[in-house]
Amino acid sequence: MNDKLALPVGTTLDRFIMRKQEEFPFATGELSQLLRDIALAAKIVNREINRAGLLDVTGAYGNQNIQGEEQQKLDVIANIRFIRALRNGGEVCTIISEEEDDVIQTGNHRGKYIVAIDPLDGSSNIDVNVSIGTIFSIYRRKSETGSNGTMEDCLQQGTRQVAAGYVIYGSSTMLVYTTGHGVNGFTYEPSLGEFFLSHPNITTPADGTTYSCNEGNMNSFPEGIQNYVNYCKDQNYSARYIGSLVADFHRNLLKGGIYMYPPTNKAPSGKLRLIYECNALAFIIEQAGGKATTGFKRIMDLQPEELHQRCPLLIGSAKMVDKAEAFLKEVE
Ligand code: AHM
Ligand code: MG
Repeated sequence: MNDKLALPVGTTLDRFIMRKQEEFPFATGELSQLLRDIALAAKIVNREINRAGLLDVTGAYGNQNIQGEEQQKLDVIANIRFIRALRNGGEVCTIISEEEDDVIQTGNHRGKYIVAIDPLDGSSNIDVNVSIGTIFSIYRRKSETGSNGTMEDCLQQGTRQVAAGYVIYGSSTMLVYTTGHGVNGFTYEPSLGEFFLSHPNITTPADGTTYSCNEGNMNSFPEGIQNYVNYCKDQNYSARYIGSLVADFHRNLLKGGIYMYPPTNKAPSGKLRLIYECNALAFIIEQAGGKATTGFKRIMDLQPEELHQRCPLLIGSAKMVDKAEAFLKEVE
């Protein structure tokens, strides 16, 4: 699973991507270029986020996204930046974004790739200076090149991702990604404008003692999840919930833990989106040795039926996810 060639900590992201490409003699370099395009957009968005406290760019923009949530101005900016970078790069025929109702055709008919993106997740945290993130998945198109990508290209199972990653804009900014050969994390050095390899071959602990969920919804969680949360308390596990998926996920990935967004009365299918949020993180956690399920099914096996579909998510250390699933089965 892990990389053939270990590159030293401190390797720049560009060099890392280039060296990885050399391990695949038939690679055309398009995926590498696409990853670089995403990294460039991430740097631009990072700059906007860092300025957000200074300039008047925070706060509600006054319109709502397709899920009826208020769109923050920085969400809009991040959406524009990523779409622009992906369109200009030329490798992507179609983009689907959590912030857009419909698919975005880039006009790059020769582009082999589809990108699904949540440009700025955890947007309610923007105004309060808490970590937020970008989440992305890359798929190879199924249709022939030479025309726009199709809906079938966009509605692919998570198992078909060729790469996925996230950017966390936190106390430092990091980009973490996988191409299916392990997970690597890069920390951004703003004065040099470069991402450097800081977390090579990330593996997540098989077990953990941290659980993350919005316990305010406890009364409307399925009985099995309520029982599991009570089990976590009986074990004196730590509760940690930022309400910013990327930040909660990142902590649990490195330290061990489980993140849960089960069905609730308000969100009967869970809140998170299969295509923009769950699949990418599921690919990463599996590559790091963890698990991601709905409580009953592997996330990456789900067949998306529509772009903005939601699904329940249990994700993190394998033993914790197994345990939560066992509690769900017990009351089935
Ligand atoms: P968003 O995509 O609108 O930002 O919503 C997703 C966020 C996640 O980052 C976070 O884990 C979750 O919503 C928090 O939801 P809640 O406030 O219901 O606990
Ligand atoms: Mg989101």
